[in-house]
Amino acid sequence: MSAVPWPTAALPVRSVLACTLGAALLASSKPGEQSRIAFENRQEQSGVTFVLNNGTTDDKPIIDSTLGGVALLDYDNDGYLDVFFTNGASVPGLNKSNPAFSNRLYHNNHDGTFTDVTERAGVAGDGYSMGAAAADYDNDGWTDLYVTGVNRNILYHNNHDGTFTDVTQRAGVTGASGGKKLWSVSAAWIDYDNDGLLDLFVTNYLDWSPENSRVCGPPGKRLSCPPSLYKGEPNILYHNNGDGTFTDVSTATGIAKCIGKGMGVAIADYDDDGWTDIFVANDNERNFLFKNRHGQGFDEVGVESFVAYTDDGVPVSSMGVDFRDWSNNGGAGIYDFDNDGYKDLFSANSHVSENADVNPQQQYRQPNGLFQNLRNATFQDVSAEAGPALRLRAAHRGAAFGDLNNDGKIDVVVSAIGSAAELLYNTSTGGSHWIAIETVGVKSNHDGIGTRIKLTGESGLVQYNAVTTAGSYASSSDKRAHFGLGHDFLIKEIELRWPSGTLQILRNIKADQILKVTER
Ligand SMILES: [Ca+2]
Ligand SMILES: [Ca+2]
Ligand SMILES: [Ca+2]
Ligand SMILES: [Ca+2]
Repeated sequence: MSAVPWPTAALPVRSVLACTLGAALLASSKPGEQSRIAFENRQEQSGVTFVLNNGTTDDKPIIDSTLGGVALLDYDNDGYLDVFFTNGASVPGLNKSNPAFSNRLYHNNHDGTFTDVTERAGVAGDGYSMGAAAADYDNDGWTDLYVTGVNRNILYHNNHDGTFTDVTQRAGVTGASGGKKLWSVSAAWIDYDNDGLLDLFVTNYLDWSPENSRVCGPPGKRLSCPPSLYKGEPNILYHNNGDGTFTDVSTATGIAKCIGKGMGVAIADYDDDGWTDIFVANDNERNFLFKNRHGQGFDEVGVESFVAYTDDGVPVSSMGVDFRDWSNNGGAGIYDFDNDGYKDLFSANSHVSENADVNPQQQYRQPNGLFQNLRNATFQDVSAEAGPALRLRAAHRGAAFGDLNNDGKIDVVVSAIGSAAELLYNTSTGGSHWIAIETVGVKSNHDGIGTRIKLTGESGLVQYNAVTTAGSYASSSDKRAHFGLGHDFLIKEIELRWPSGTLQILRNIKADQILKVTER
């Protein structure tokens, strides 16, 4: 049941890829005047040498397949996205016993190269990391960073000088519940009560520890055990108190009573009532949709609400989750890669099990997938025509989306176990127009997260988007809301509904720019 139930968010591939493939209906012919989506992997010349290291052992513990979140954030406010990678640790110690396990922050030098600033920034991390979520939680104008993990979550406060301070303990966001650290995978910054302060939602996966770790498959060729061998765990919601501390409100808001195996999380106001809702993708179990009760709490309405819509408002409720594809593991993003005004889909692919190839029908290393929106509610697999970068086989994991070189085309950064991360620059043709909207909240949270944007181009094409950094798998993407505009060089109207309730309308805006909009 269910699929792509979300206007702007990208969902974890275990559930969504299957759905998307089902929905793609693989159109047989190309439409006329379709632009070509293409990506170029510029990792080699970039200086980004990060290799995701899962520290796995012969027993292939389940943690070894689920890591690898990536964050795209502009930590130094120079207008260019920088790149943060989470990384694994030694097993069974679950500590970053050598630099090969370090999380890594790379500064974007604006010329296609990056500088590793991990040590200076103080973000090498601790424990077996999983994911990352970036946002400015204290409204000081500087992007902060939350890192999730199996045995350690970390909140980094941005010190405005290229360094961060670990404030996890003082802030009270350790990821522990009832004295036990839960295995966190993804996190999302969301102002669920619209008080202008970003709160923090953390997905927790399952009850694994080095002591209760199970083994599956034949000796020497162990496979990743199915999640059904472990008990699920509740998610956590932290309320931001505005003084640098947070309060765990998981029980008070009804979040804690839903036990699943949380992996990805996406936020959106799916029923358009002005209160942001939360979608959690559970592994091999039904997903959760937490409907926001006007900031007072949440009702889990997943079952009754799975009337799925694509980005463009096209109902796709007939699509079913097909667990054939549960073994695919990686991030996914729904973005308009060719700027034609219709959102496409990118999926980071791999099998979960390193030894999957014992079955000749399975492959551990897989190429990523790219599906072009044919503007008629179908998608076409265009991976084969998108350049050599889309044919590269690897154990792909996290994927984050954003415009690395500010050329108006959404780029993708993908981590991969045992091989160099990929910096996929978007080289799509077609010459279409675009706009990226950077919201600056005043009454609302400074990032403007949760702002709903309706854009009407001069041709009359209406599009919707919302400001968020959450989505994909364990990853954090460009907070700027991106719109492809096709042939429209002029935007008739941009309507912003801020989380504070402010309605703001801009008219006659030129395309092809990054537009900063301050709440007023
Ligand atoms: Ca930067
Ligand atoms: Ca901040
Ligand atoms: Ca709040
Ligand atoms: Ca770009």
